Amino acid sequence: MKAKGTGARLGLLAAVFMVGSVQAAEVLTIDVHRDANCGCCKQWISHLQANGFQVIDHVQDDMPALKRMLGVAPRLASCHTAVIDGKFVEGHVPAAQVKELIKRDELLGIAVPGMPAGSPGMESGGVGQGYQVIGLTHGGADQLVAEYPAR
Ligand SMILES: [Cu+2]
Repeated sequence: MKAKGTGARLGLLAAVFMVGSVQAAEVLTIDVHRDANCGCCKQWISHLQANGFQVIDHVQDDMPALKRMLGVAPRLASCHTAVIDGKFVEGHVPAAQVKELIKRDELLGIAVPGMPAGSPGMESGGVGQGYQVIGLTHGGADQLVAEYPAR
């Protein structure tokens, strides 16, 4: 966000005070598309909100069609599909990588394929498995963005 002129700067300052001191000046808005009956999707939304995102929740009838439209490769598919800055966020991606995606213009989107236990929104019973956050480049190649647990 580039503030130009005094009015814009004052507006930005007001926004900073409204969201509090622990969060960044910019409120990140993300659109989340999910099936009506998806419980883990709602838990992932809570994870985003706890990390400072403003979530716009969309209940969709045809998730596969939406994934195709956004360019989510079938091998990367999970339950919900979010959109931020025109890029897709597929599945239970941690908030840290969603924030990183905004700066990665070479990526069409990122994904945590499947629904690995221990990923944000999938913390059932404290049992975790390792998982990867995969970026999809505009050229269609996979790129490792992060790995959990971190090595
Ligand atoms: Cu899920």
